[in-house]
Amino acid sequence: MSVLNQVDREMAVVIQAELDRQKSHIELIASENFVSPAVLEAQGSVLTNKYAEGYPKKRYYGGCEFVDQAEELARERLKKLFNVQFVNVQAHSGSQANMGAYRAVLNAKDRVMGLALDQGGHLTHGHPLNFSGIDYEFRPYFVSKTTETIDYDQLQADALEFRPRLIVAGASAYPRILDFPRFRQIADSVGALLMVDMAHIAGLVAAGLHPNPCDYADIVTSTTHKTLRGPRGGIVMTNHQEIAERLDKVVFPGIQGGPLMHVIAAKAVAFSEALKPEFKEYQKRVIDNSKAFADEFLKMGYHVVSGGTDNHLLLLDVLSKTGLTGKKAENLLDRVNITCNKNTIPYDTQKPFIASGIRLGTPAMTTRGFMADDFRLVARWIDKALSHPEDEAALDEIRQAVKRLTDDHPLPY
Ligand code: DSN
Repeated sequence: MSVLNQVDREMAVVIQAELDRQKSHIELIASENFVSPAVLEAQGSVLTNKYAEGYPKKRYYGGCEFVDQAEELARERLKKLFNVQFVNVQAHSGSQANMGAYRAVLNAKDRVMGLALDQGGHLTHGHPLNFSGIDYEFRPYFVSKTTETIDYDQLQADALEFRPRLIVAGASAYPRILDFPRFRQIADSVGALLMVDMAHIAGLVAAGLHPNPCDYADIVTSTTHKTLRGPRGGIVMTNHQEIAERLDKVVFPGIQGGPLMHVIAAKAVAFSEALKPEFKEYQKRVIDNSKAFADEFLKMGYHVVSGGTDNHLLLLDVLSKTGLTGKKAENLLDRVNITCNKNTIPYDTQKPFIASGIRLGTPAMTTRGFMADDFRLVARWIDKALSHPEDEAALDEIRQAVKRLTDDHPLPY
């Protein structure tokens, strides 16, 4: 930071302000985390200077002997982490990983099924304005109105009628275990392939706390920066050699140019961290904390979507309990230094930009050492803020309490 401070004070100030924000706020965005100083160092390394189109030992540039080693480390560690045979670590993002996976197994306009975006799915699972919804013919599947969990029977019936080429399992706001054997059986029953986008749960899978989709799916994608706690980026995995060969060609030269070698090095560091026993302990705490968090809201009479959580996140219906929309709740919590995002709940009556709920995740603050009792306390503060939106004294009290708790759990940078 000191060099940057000298050569570009304006940007140094911005970065310092963001660091201060991260230190002083309770971060509950379920898709965010805090990387280790080692991951940060690798990502900020001289590998950013290198062009390396191609793959290890098959590059279009000279001088790739060390970046080859970096990519090989990333690949081998990733294979070990998820017990999978073929991997591609070059996808710049989760969206690129999904584009690569689709192109490796689909033709333009093929039929695909994915979880409805407003029920926990993802933009790249068929939103009409996203490349996925433009390039392929998607049909959404849904959660049951009563259980608020995926309605596998309806998915089966709809798949028999729609006859998709691919079924996508995976979500960005789904608090329950995904039933991969059931997805596999439904896909097989209609001759479809199965893809799992495990971006949200990859860390839990790596720790053996969620079933491993690589055991069931034809192709698996993920980001590396959520529960997996690595740098911002994407990965794709498969146990089928044929798909792997197509995938590598699709990622480069199909949809990307030079790989981000500094990010690939940071991915390798994160994978090595995820292979350690401490990572399993961390993920156990992520889930315990999430369950305690949900339990506290249930005790206070909130509707927690699906009645609780099995993973790192919960969906809280704030409108029914407090009369505030998700948007208002997000803004109000911002004012007390608690960061989260508004989120639709299943069969929401509000538009996505307003929403009835908020999504709350435990990965980031668990990295900072929060335990179940801390999350129970935060649940009480959230309720207090949402119940007293105009009470400046109450909001100030919460701000002070947030400061004390975040000061007690510093970031290592
Ligand atoms: N934007 C991510 C999330 O917040 O879940 C998904 O890509």
